[in-house]
Amino acid sequence: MQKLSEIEVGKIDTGYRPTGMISSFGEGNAPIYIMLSRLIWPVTKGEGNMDLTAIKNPAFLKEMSNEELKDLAASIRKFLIEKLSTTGGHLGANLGVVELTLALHKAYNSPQDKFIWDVGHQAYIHKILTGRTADFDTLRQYKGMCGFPKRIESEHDVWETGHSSTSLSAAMGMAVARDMMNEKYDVVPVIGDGALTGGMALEALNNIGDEKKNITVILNDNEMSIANNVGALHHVLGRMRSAGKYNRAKDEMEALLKRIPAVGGKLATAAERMKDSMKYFMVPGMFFEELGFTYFGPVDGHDLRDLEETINYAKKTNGPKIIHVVTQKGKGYQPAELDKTDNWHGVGPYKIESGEKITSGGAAPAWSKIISDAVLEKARTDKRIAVITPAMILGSKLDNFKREIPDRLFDVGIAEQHATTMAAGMATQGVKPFLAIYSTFLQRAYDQLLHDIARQNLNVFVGIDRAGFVGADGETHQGVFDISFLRAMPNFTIMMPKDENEAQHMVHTALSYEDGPIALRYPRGNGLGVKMDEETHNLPIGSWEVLQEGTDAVILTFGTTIPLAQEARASLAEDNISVRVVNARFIKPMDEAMLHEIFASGLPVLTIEEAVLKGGFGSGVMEFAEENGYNAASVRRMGVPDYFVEHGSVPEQMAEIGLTKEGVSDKVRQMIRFNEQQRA
Ligand SMILES: Cc1ncc(C[n+]2csc(CCOP(=O)(O)OP(=O)(O)O)c2C)c(N)n1
Repeated sequence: MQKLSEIEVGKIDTGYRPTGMISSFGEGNAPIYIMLSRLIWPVTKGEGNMDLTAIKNPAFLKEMSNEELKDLAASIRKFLIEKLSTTGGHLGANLGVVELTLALHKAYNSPQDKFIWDVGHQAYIHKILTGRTADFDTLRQYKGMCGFPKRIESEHDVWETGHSSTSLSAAMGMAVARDMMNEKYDVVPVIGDGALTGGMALEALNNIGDEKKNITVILNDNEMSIANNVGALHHVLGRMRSAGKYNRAKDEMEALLKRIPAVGGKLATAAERMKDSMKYFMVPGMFFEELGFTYFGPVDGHDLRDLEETINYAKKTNGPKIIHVVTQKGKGYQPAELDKTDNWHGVGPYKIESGEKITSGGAAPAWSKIISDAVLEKARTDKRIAVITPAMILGSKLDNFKREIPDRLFDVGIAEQHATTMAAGMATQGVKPFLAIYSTFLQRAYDQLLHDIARQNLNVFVGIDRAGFVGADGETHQGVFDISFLRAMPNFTIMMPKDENEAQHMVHTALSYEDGPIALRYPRGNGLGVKMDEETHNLPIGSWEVLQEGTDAVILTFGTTIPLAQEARASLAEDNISVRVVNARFIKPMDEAMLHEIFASGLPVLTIEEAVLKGGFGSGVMEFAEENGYNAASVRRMGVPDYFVEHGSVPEQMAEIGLTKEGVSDKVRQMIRFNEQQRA
């Protein structure tokens, strides 16, 4: 790994030169030196070189001067930029909260006081300050440090996250528990402006403000969700930001307004109204004030002194309060500061000097792009097609759609429940919604899928992105539950393609299907690079495809695990074991004609799925056997057992649960032996 200290700053070519600034500095190396040192990282001798591995807990912060804290902030930025350039991780959000995290840990006493990091992707500095610097070598790697807060990692991680907008509800729960048990500590949720758009956060604000619980909400407003934030609330925050700082002046303001002389009758009412509107105009946080919170801010989230002063002032106020902190995502690393897309939200390895990504991805397009392009292609001619995304335009590769047909693309913010019911509403009026949601976030919308879409049997096309293992994001993000929860819902059709060509036919099928909801699962990562048919067509609903014939056993599988089954088949063939491999592309409904034929043959049946076994596809096959009087004991299932699989690479996660060529081959051998014993 290249060390920042080894780089001669005067010679750095960042590849990013804001021309306006350079010209204002004139020519030569020295001016560029100044610009880089200010924008990228402090390079002045003695700055940014603290040994972070020496930190065991945050107590030392109490004694630090402002200058020392600045040096520490610089050291942390330098460390993160260096370290993440090899491990990858959530760079942008963390660079934005360096000073904020220092100020919080200085002002409060963790773990007695409880920090709750919403989403949790921005907790790296918290991890450094709580003694985990050395573990960054294994960040998000198999058996290494988790990329999110993790209770078993540290007593300072009091709440685990990954999904957004849970922090305020958790804070309310802790505050209630604290008060019930007559304990004294502060509860401090840190929530981003993106996460604040999530329904849960708004439900919690509503409740906390009413219950008047002593909770200090830190609103980390960087104007970005993964990319630019959206929504009316975003505009409300924008007005607060531009209104200027407002801390303790509110009481003075009210006193001032009260001094406006009283007048009688209608004039008095008009004067009252005027006072109110003046108050709204002059008090930036009135939105939160009206909800029962005391508002502080907006505070410059990179000004340690301002942060410290405001937090200490807020600590003196009882009841619910909100400190509005304005930060910059990617602060201190110019490529990240300048890029307003999702590029620096979650990163893989990159070159520090240029910000250029070191990609290892395949040449084929990403699955999300394959699907969104296929939907766009259909939407060009079918004006009834519209797309809904809960804050994932870039992740779901819907940017092309947005560019080409912006009036039929709806980004609703981090609001999966709303997105799902909105799709249902559109479908009632003849629109064909494509609802693109990551499998893991679709969990949020269980009831909306069931109550609003499935029950009303509405023609909604659900694109289930990141289906299967997701790798480094780990257990909070695995897309392994959707089959089990969707399969239980009447009316739902569920499909998963074996390759991108089949995927485009599935998109065609879904958008021409008019018999109820239909879901298409597709994994994280890239397609296989197969040849695409010129024309797309309907696939018969519930039809499977025999990929390879065999006479000793049958493997039923779909999507990502088809190549695995085929590899196992090839290795078994070396021992003269002949296996039939079936592409069970419709998970629901299943190909019943083929299942009758398979069970009637008496061959052992192995199901493989990159999804939980409980209630999964294999369970469906066993249910079929049981319901039709076949021997369910001839079925064996491979998939995700009954525990949460942690972070690592996808191959490591697959290996952990036995989904390897050897694992599958062994299972088939065992099954054949068992079947022969049964017959004997
Ligand atoms: C329920 C849910 N939906 C979507 C996501 C994906 N996601 C992760 S971070 C993020 C943006 C969060 O924005 P914000 O809270 O402002 O934090 P920032 O990254 O800007 O610091 C989103 C949409 C998620 N984690 N959880």
